[in-house]
Amino acid sequence: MRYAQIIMGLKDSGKSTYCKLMAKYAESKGRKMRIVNLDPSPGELVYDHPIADIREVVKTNEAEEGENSTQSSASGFELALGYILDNPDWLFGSIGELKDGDYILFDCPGESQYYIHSKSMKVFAAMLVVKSFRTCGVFVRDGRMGLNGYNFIGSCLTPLTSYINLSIPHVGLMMKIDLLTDDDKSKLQLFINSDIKDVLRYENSRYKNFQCDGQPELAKLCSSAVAILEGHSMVRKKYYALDIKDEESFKGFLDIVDDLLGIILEED
Ligand SMILES: Nc1nc2c(ncn2[C@@H]2O[C@H](COP(=O)(O)OP(=O)(O)OP(=O)(O)O)[C@@H](O)[C@H]2O)c(=O)[nH]1
Ligand SMILES: [Mg+2]
Repeated sequence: MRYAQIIMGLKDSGKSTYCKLMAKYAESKGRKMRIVNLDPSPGELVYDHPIADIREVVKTNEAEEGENSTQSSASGFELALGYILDNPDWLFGSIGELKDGDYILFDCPGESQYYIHSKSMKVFAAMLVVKSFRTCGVFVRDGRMGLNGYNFIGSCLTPLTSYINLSIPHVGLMMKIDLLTDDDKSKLQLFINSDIKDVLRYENSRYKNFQCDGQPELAKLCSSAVAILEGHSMVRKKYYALDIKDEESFKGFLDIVDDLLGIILEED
């Protein structure tokens, strides 16, 4: 059996940094994880020596980067996935002979809209299963965006949609935790550990004594989101704040991912 994490999420959220540091942590524990770069955007890679780099075969138009970067990288994403689906030999040829225990981190571009509805991403995930990979999705977010309860609730919806689209287990990963104050770290951890209904209650109570434009509508929307999330508690409960400055934090996250991949083992 082989193992894979598909690292997805918003632009600049910390996906590539996670790949680099998780591979390094794993190595320090005698476990080998290799990285495949699926992001065709030009620029220096965060990590050294990916075993496959999509930029060797897919070029995005650098001139479009910057001013119109969303459009450019979105089409780059489809180009990258399209290339792999049409030429799986390129990917698996670059990876080399697959052996039991192989573990690969697939570092994806920062275009979350594709994870939640892209058919090619779904086919890619299924292709890994055919190659005997047990796969999970790691959905990365900047932890600083989760400090407001409404935002936190919203941020739980994207991995859920991706989970439904890709049909693989998912875990939500908050990065940039080292940039938070201790109070904000505690608050985020409280949100992660709490029942999602309590996060909504907490946020609603903050607005109880003053009027704020749009808040009642937002509260209503989040209440609907909470109802949806409660129906998929398996995804909702798997959120983790990774402090890259704390080795124990890597251990905690890897335990969760191991467990997710183990759940598939038990289901097998
Ligand atoms: N302090 C701190 N900086 C981080 C962390 N994660 C990422 N960064 C920084 O945030 C910036 C973006 O990180 P990347 O890892 O390139 O993010 P990404 O999601 O791969 O970005 P794209 O591939 O462009 O979508 C870089 O400057 C990183 O050094 C973190 O946990 N803590
Ligand atoms: Mg990246």
